[in-house]
Amino acid sequence: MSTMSLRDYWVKTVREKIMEKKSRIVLALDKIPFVEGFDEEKLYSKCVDLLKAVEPFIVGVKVGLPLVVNYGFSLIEKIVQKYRKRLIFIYDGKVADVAHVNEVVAKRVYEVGFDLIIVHGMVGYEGGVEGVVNVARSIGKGILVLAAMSHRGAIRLNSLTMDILTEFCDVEGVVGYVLPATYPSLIKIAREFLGEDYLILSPGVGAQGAFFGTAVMFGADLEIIGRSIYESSVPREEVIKLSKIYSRLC
Ligand code: BMP
Repeated sequence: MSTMSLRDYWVKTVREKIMEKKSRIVLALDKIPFVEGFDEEKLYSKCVDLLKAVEPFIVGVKVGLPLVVNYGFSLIEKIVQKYRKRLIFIYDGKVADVAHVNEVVAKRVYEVGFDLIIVHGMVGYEGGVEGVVNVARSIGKGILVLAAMSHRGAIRLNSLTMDILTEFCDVEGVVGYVLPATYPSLIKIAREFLGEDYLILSPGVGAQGAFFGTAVMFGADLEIIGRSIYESSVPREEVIKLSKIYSRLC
Protein backbone atom coordinates (compact mmCIF):
# COMPACT_ATOMS: atom_id res chain seq x y z
CA MET A 1 0.00 0.00 0.00
CA SER A 2 2.89 2.38 0.74
CA THR A 3 3.73 3.23 -2.87
CA MET A 4 0.13 3.28 -4.03
CA SER A 5 -2.10 6.32 -3.81
CA LEU A 6 -5.07 5.93 -1.48
CA ARG A 7 -7.33 6.04 -4.49
CA ASP A 8 -5.50 3.24 -6.27
CA TYR A 9 -5.51 1.17 -3.08
CA TRP A 10 -9.22 1.58 -2.30
CA VAL A 11 -10.41 1.28 -5.89
CA LYS A 12 -8.41 -1.95 -6.17
CA THR A 13 -9.62 -3.25 -2.80
CA VAL A 14 -13.28 -2.57 -3.55
CA ARG A 15 -13.10 -3.95 -7.10
CA GLU A 16 -11.39 -7.10 -5.85
CA LYS A 17 -14.30 -7.54 -3.45
CA ILE A 18 -16.74 -7.04 -6.33
CA MET A 19 -14.98 -9.83 -8.26
CA GLU A 20 -14.66 -12.11 -5.23
CA LYS A 21 -18.32 -11.76 -4.25
CA LYS A 22 -19.56 -11.43 -7.83
CA SER A 23 -21.79 -8.71 -6.44
CA ARG A 24 -22.64 -5.08 -7.08
CA ILE A 25 -24.53 -4.52 -3.86
CA VAL A 26 -23.86 -2.29 -0.87
CA LEU A 27 -26.49 -2.81 1.80
CA ALA A 28 -27.77 0.47 3.26
CA LEU A 29 -28.44 -0.61 6.81
CA ASP A 30 -30.71 2.21 7.96
CA LYS A 31 -32.76 0.03 10.28
CA ILE A 32 -32.40 -3.21 12.13
CA PRO A 33 -35.74 -4.68 11.11
CA PHE A 34 -38.20 -6.94 12.89
CA VAL A 35 -37.04 -6.18 16.41
CA GLU A 36 -39.00 -4.26 19.02
CA GLY A 37 -37.36 -1.92 21.52
CA PHE A 38 -33.74 -1.03 22.12
CA ASP A 39 -32.27 -4.05 23.84
CA GLU A 40 -28.67 -4.05 22.57
CA GLU A 41 -28.25 -7.83 22.75
CA LYS A 42 -31.43 -8.43 20.72
CA LEU A 43 -30.52 -5.76 18.18
CA TYR A 44 -27.02 -7.15 17.82
CA SER A 45 -28.19 -10.69 17.29
CA LYS A 46 -30.84 -9.60 14.76
CA CYS A 47 -28.25 -7.62 12.89
CA VAL A 48 -25.81 -10.53 12.90
CA ASP A 49 -28.61 -12.81 11.58
CA LEU A 50 -29.25 -10.38 8.73
CA LEU A 51 -25.59 -9.95 7.85
CA LYS A 52 -24.88 -13.66 8.12
CA ALA A 53 -27.65 -14.26 5.59
CA VAL A 54 -26.59 -11.65 3.05
CA GLU A 55 -22.82 -11.29 3.57
CA PRO A 56 -21.72 -13.73 0.85
CA PHE A 57 -23.72 -11.79 -1.75
CA ILE A 58 -22.84 -8.20 -0.90
CA VAL A 59 -19.67 -6.12 -1.18
CA GLY A 60 -20.23 -3.79 1.72
CA VAL A 61 -22.50 -2.16 4.22
CA LYS A 62 -23.35 1.52 4.50
CA VAL A 63 -24.25 2.74 7.96
CA GLY A 64 -25.31 6.27 8.76
CA LEU A 65 -27.13 8.52 11.17
CA PRO A 66 -30.32 6.43 11.33
CA LEU A 67 -28.45 3.63 13.10
CA VAL A 68 -26.29 5.98 15.15
CA VAL A 69 -29.20 7.97 16.60
CA ASN A 70 -31.40 4.95 17.23
CA TYR A 71 -28.96 2.40 18.53
CA GLY A 72 -25.71 4.19 19.33
CA PHE A 73 -22.17 3.80 18.17
CA SER A 74 -21.17 0.93 20.47
CA LEU A 75 -23.55 -1.47 18.73
CA ILE A 76 -22.29 -0.29 15.35
CA GLU A 77 -18.69 -0.80 16.48
CA LYS A 78 -19.41 -4.42 17.45
CA ILE A 79 -20.99 -5.10 14.07
CA VAL A 80 -18.19 -3.44 12.11
CA GLN A 81 -15.56 -5.34 14.09
CA LYS A 82 -17.29 -8.66 13.48
CA TYR A 83 -17.63 -8.25 9.70
CA ARG A 84 -14.83 -5.89 8.70
CA LYS A 85 -12.68 -8.63 7.13
CA ARG A 86 -15.49 -9.76 4.86
CA LEU A 87 -17.21 -6.49 4.00
CA ILE A 88 -16.29 -2.92 3.14
CA PHE A 89 -17.80 -0.62 5.77
CA ILE A 90 -18.92 2.83 4.68
CA TYR A 91 -19.97 5.51 7.12
CA ASP A 92 -22.63 7.69 5.56
CA GLY A 93 -22.62 10.75 7.79
CA LYS A 94 -22.86 12.96 4.69
CA VAL A 95 -20.29 14.93 6.62
CA ALA A 96 -20.80 18.62 5.86
CA ASP A 97 -19.36 20.77 8.61
CA VAL A 98 -16.28 22.94 9.01
CA ALA A 99 -12.93 21.15 8.99
CA HIS A 100 -12.13 20.93 12.72
CA VAL A 101 -15.57 19.44 13.44
CA ASN A 102 -15.34 17.04 10.51
CA GLU A 103 -11.98 15.94 11.85
CA VAL A 104 -13.45 14.97 15.22
CA VAL A 105 -16.13 12.88 13.51
CA ALA A 106 -13.73 11.25 11.05
CA LYS A 107 -11.22 10.21 13.73
CA ARG A 108 -13.82 8.27 15.69
CA VAL A 109 -15.51 6.79 12.63
CA TYR A 110 -12.28 5.43 11.15
CA GLU A 111 -11.13 4.21 14.58
CA VAL A 112 -14.31 2.13 14.88
CA GLY A 113 -13.22 0.30 11.72
CA PHE A 114 -15.00 2.04 8.87
CA ASP A 115 -13.04 2.01 5.60
CA LEU A 116 -14.69 4.90 3.79
CA ILE A 117 -16.61 8.01 4.84
CA ILE A 118 -19.19 9.80 2.68
CA VAL A 119 -18.86 13.59 2.75
CA HIS A 120 -21.08 16.26 1.18
CA GLY A 121 -19.06 17.66 -1.73
CA MET A 122 -21.16 20.81 -1.84
CA VAL A 123 -19.47 22.21 1.31
CA GLY A 124 -16.16 22.44 -0.54
CA TYR A 125 -12.64 21.30 0.27
CA GLU A 126 -10.89 24.20 1.91
CA GLY A 127 -11.90 24.53 5.53
CA GLY A 128 -14.61 21.87 5.04
CA VAL A 129 -14.04 18.38 3.63
CA GLU A 130 -10.33 19.00 4.24
CA GLY A 131 -10.90 17.95 7.86
CA VAL A 132 -11.87 14.41 6.84
CA VAL A 133 -9.17 14.26 4.17
CA ASN A 134 -6.40 14.98 6.69
CA VAL A 135 -7.54 12.17 8.97
CA ALA A 136 -8.02 9.73 6.08
CA ARG A 137 -4.53 10.41 4.75
CA SER A 138 -2.92 9.98 8.14
CA ILE A 139 -4.31 6.45 8.59
CA GLY A 140 -4.74 5.19 5.04
CA LYS A 141 -8.52 5.35 4.77
CA GLY A 142 -10.75 6.68 2.01
CA ILE A 143 -13.45 9.23 1.24
CA LEU A 144 -16.46 9.13 -1.06
CA VAL A 145 -17.82 12.49 -2.14
CA LEU A 146 -21.57 12.94 -2.55
CA ALA A 147 -21.89 14.86 -5.82
CA ALA A 148 -25.64 14.65 -6.45
CA MET A 149 -28.71 13.22 -4.70
CA SER A 150 -31.58 10.94 -5.67
CA HIS A 151 -34.66 12.86 -4.51
CA ARG A 152 -36.73 15.32 -6.56
CA GLY A 153 -35.70 18.38 -4.57
CA ALA A 154 -32.04 17.72 -5.33
CA ILE A 155 -32.16 19.62 -8.63
CA ARG A 156 -30.22 22.62 -7.25
CA LEU A 157 -27.52 20.41 -5.74
CA ASN A 158 -27.39 18.28 -8.87
CA SER A 159 -26.65 21.31 -11.02
CA LEU A 160 -23.32 21.48 -9.16
CA THR A 161 -22.23 17.94 -9.93
CA MET A 162 -19.52 18.85 -12.46
CA ASP A 163 -18.07 21.47 -10.10
CA ILE A 164 -17.95 18.93 -7.29
CA LEU A 165 -16.36 16.24 -9.46
CA THR A 166 -13.74 18.71 -10.64
CA GLU A 167 -12.94 20.09 -7.20
CA PHE A 168 -12.32 16.71 -5.60
CA CYS A 169 -10.91 14.46 -8.30
CA ASP A 170 -7.27 15.29 -7.58
CA VAL A 171 -7.58 15.28 -3.80
CA GLU A 172 -5.51 12.42 -2.39
CA GLY A 173 -7.85 10.42 -0.15
CA VAL A 174 -10.91 10.91 -2.33
CA VAL A 175 -11.49 7.48 -3.86
CA GLY A 176 -14.85 7.97 -5.53
CA TYR A 177 -18.26 9.56 -5.66
CA VAL A 178 -21.87 8.91 -4.76
CA LEU A 179 -24.29 9.67 -7.62
CA PRO A 180 -27.97 8.81 -7.93
CA ALA A 181 -29.52 6.04 -10.01
CA THR A 182 -32.63 8.20 -10.31
CA TYR A 183 -30.61 10.65 -12.46
CA PRO A 184 -28.52 8.11 -14.36
CA SER A 185 -27.24 10.62 -16.92
CA LEU A 186 -25.19 12.15 -14.09
CA ILE A 187 -23.49 8.78 -13.56
CA LYS A 188 -22.69 8.59 -17.27
CA ILE A 189 -21.28 12.13 -17.35
CA ALA A 190 -19.24 11.44 -14.22
CA ARG A 191 -17.80 8.18 -15.56
CA GLU A 192 -16.85 9.84 -18.84
CA PHE A 193 -15.19 12.69 -16.98
CA LEU A 194 -13.43 10.58 -14.34
CA GLY A 195 -12.41 7.52 -16.34
CA GLU A 196 -12.18 4.14 -14.67
CA ASP A 197 -9.89 5.01 -11.75
CA TYR A 198 -12.58 6.18 -9.35
CA LEU A 199 -15.40 4.36 -7.61
CA ILE A 200 -18.98 5.36 -8.26
CA LEU A 201 -21.61 4.20 -5.78
CA SER A 202 -25.26 4.80 -6.48
CA PRO A 203 -28.43 4.84 -4.38
CA GLY A 204 -31.97 5.12 -5.72
CA VAL A 205 -32.67 1.66 -7.10
CA GLY A 206 -35.58 -0.39 -5.81
CA ALA A 207 -37.69 1.49 -3.27
CA GLN A 208 -36.92 4.91 -4.81
CA GLY A 209 -37.99 3.81 -8.25
CA ALA A 210 -34.94 3.26 -10.44
CA PHE A 211 -34.64 -0.27 -11.80
CA PHE A 212 -32.02 -2.51 -10.27
CA GLY A 213 -28.98 -2.47 -12.53
CA THR A 214 -29.63 1.03 -13.93
CA ALA A 215 -26.68 2.64 -12.17
CA VAL A 216 -24.29 -0.17 -13.09
CA MET A 217 -25.38 0.07 -16.73
CA PHE A 218 -24.61 3.81 -16.69
CA GLY A 219 -21.14 3.26 -15.22
CA ALA A 220 -21.46 2.80 -11.44
CA ASP A 221 -19.43 0.14 -9.63
CA LEU A 222 -21.98 -0.49 -6.93
CA GLU A 223 -25.66 0.07 -6.18
CA ILE A 224 -26.63 1.07 -2.65
CA ILE A 225 -29.78 -0.80 -1.63
CA GLY A 226 -31.66 -0.40 1.63
CA ARG A 227 -35.34 -1.18 2.11
CA SER A 228 -35.59 -3.69 -0.74
CA ILE A 229 -33.23 -5.89 1.26
CA TYR A 230 -33.64 -5.16 4.97
CA GLU A 231 -37.43 -4.92 4.84
CA SER A 232 -37.71 -8.26 3.09
CA SER A 233 -38.79 -11.19 5.26
CA VAL A 234 -36.34 -13.26 3.18
CA PRO A 235 -33.31 -10.98 2.68
CA ARG A 236 -31.01 -13.78 1.57
CA GLU A 237 -33.38 -14.80 -1.21
CA GLU A 238 -33.76 -11.14 -2.15
CA VAL A 239 -30.00 -10.54 -2.57
CA ILE A 240 -29.61 -13.81 -4.48
CA LYS A 241 -32.38 -12.67 -6.83
CA LEU A 242 -30.69 -9.28 -7.25
CA SER A 243 -27.30 -10.91 -7.82
CA LYS A 244 -28.75 -12.66 -10.86
CA ILE A 245 -29.73 -9.30 -12.34
CA TYR A 246 -26.20 -7.98 -11.83
CA SER A 247 -24.52 -11.11 -13.17
CA ARG A 248 -26.37 -10.59 -16.46
CA LEU A 249 -24.90 -7.07 -16.68
CA CYS A 250 -21.25 -7.94 -16.00
P1 BMP B 1 -33.33 2.76 0.00
O1 BMP B 1 -32.76 1.72 -0.97
O2 BMP B 1 -34.04 2.16 1.15
O3 BMP B 1 -34.07 3.85 -0.70
O4 BMP B 1 -32.05 3.46 0.68
C1 BMP B 1 -31.18 4.28 -0.03
C2 BMP B 1 -29.97 4.64 0.80
O5 BMP B 1 -29.15 5.50 0.04
C3 BMP B 1 -30.28 5.35 2.12
O6 BMP B 1 -29.34 4.89 3.07
C4 BMP B 1 -30.00 6.82 1.81
O7 BMP B 1 -29.42 7.51 2.92
C5 BMP B 1 -28.94 6.74 0.72
N1 BMP B 1 -28.97 7.85 -0.23
C6 BMP B 1 -30.07 8.10 -1.03
O8 BMP B 1 -31.09 7.42 -0.94
N2 BMP B 1 -29.99 9.13 -1.92
C7 BMP B 1 -28.92 9.93 -2.04
O9 BMP B 1 -28.92 10.81 -2.88
C8 BMP B 1 -27.81 9.68 -1.23
C9 BMP B 1 -27.85 8.64 -0.33
O10 BMP B 1 -26.82 8.39 0.44
